[in-house]
Amino acid sequence: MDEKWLAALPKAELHMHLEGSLEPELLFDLAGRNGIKLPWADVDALRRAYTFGNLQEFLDLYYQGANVLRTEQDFYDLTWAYLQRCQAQGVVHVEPFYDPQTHTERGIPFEVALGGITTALRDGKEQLGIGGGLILSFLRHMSEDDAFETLAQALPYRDAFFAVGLDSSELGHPPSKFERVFAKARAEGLLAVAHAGEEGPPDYIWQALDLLKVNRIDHGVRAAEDPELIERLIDEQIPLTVCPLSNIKLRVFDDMRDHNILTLLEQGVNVTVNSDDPAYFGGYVNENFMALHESLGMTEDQARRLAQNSLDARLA
Ligand code: ES4
Ligand code: ZN
Repeated sequence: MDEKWLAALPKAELHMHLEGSLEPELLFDLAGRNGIKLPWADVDALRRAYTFGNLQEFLDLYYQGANVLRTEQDFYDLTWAYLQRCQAQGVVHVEPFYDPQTHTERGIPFEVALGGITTALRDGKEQLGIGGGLILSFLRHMSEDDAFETLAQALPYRDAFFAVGLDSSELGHPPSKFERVFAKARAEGLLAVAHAGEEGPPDYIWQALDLLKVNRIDHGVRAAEDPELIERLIDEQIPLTVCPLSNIKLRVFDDMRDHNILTLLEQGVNVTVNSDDPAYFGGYVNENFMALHESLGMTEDQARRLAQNSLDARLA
């Protein structure tokens, strides 16, 4: 597959965590700028730490990395660097997540992270022509009360978000835990998405649909274990934001050759390709497309359909 052809193919990215686009180089720069001592000797040592046995091992490093983000400028630089990658890869529309609690929990005011991110997204629209909107994602390992508190902090900035999401440690934290918070968010006119069926069982996908009333499922690859669920996803054309390199790095599948995204595509499920945490998982959207080509023989026609699905699944 020709990289120039792929970069010219217009696409939307619907599943990425801004904190997960913090490249080791920027992480070290920000640590220097903010006078933070890091436990890694250099960028290469940090990169070598990026091997994970499961989601939790990754999350531990991801939250540690996010600790270098302190000022509004830091959040601006993080978001701007991501948008420049998007421009280089033919990503014309982005709907990124960010986790306010990752920052408020360590004393960074809500407005600091949000201000830097929204200013960069505005500049991205004006200077790079990249459209989209921001998703406020709740950390599911934290309590329902914490999520309510985060939503209350966000509501004065209602227009900065178009949706709420749900991420972090999936097992043991089912969507049902956040049914009431999502109801409140939807009553405020926000749309909803949720990570479900990454490490969690198909039942978590049913819950995300029926209890949280999500417009899209993030990951969702374990839906393949439940034929009735697959039928529903096809009938209702509920988009799945699939993240192939993430799934391999976090051992959801042992090998890219075992990944089910093309099977789902051919069954008629509305699957899309996304990078999740590109700085940690080995690439941005186009590296994910390339991996599908190299390991699964994805054709140009399939790549075109996956890109079209991402444009069709836009919510912002
Ligand atoms: C995440 Cl890969 C993944 N899964 C769940 N929560 C997350 N937050 C950042 N990356
Ligand atoms: Zn994710």
